[in-house]
Amino acid sequence: MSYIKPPFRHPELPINEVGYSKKDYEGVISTLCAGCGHDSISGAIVQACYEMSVEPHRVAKLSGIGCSSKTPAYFLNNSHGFNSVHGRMPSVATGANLANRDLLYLGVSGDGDSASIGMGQFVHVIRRNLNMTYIVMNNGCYGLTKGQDSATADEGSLSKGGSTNLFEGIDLAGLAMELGASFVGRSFSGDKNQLIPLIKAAMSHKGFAFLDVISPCVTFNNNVGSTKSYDYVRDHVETLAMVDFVPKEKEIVVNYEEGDSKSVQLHDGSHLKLHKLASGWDPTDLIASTERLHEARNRDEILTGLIYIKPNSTDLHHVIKTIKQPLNTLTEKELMPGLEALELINKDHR
Ligand SMILES: Cc1ncc(C[n+]2csc(CCOP(=O)(O)OP(=O)(O)O)c2C)c(N)n1
Ligand code: SF4
Ligand SMILES: [Mg+2]
Repeated sequence: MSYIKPPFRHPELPINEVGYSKKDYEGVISTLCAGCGHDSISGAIVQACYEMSVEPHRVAKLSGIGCSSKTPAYFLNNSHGFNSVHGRMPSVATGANLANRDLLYLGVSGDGDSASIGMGQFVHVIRRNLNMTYIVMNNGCYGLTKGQDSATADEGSLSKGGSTNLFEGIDLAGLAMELGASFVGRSFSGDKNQLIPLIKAAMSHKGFAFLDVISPCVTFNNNVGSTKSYDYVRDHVETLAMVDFVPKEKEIVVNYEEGDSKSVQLHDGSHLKLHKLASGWDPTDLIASTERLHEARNRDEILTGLIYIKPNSTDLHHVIKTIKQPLNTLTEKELMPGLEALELINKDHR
């Protein structure tokens, strides 16, 4: 059931460069549990899209099944949306993106949706470098089906019922880097200052941008002994760098010490400014980033921030050389070029 928000809008609500207020980026009223981290991530998506002046009709939001996958109902009401089958969001995103590269694709998934039933789809959408932002709302459990341990639950983590998880958790950020993702970040649902610029940067990145966002499930996995609870995450976060997103229109002012910070240019000309980098780490160096991730894991710390970025990355369209035009705008003449053209194509395959 959806609860529609009243359409009333204060006439003096601030509007962004494309004439929309923040309200235009919201969705229906959330039916998730009060305090669920997923709602904070939805709020960060709304804020990021409003601040970036994204035109809502240019966004396609996609999801699988789970509490996390319900969230596209709670943001970007005026955008395109497709709530797919459990674990199958990547193939729907791939089809949609190949048919129309002009939209911004925003996929939302859960740790169960991506790391268990959808793992096969998850790994292939990464290796194909589909141009999309892929957010996993990671609570270490299957929230929707009453809190069973998921594949990202850490070994030794205690469930609400008191049982210990016996298996090593899958680190989705590490996996994404291993598979060639060109943008990998991690954040915490309760840290909007870090999460909002990361979402903006991910949406401005060309290629597959992955964000693993730790998002506590207050109902089934917020107990003492859980490594995905609010208290545990707050006590174990290690921030790689403070992140600022600078849209392409604004001048870049260098106001920080050399060596302490870095500015990374994104595909659309925007910049990501990283302040006070952790020592020995460069987000454009895959090996250094992988090392940092492993070091933090050994110390039971949760590394957050932009972990890895490959500047100047391309995407699937570039690799398989598709046409630029959205398929639904092709004319009958272009779709049926006639026998002569067919002969030429066939000749190529003989
Ligand atoms: C094919 C299929 N198998 C199993 C289910 C049952 N099911 C629904 S949601 C879910 C797991 C959700 O966990 P996650 O993706 O982590 O989302 P969360 O609810 O934690 O946000 C499962 C197993 C289903 N809906 N469809
Ligand atoms: S069950 Fe957990 S994940 Fe689902 S809405 Fe409630 S707090 Fe959020
Ligand atoms: Mg989950």
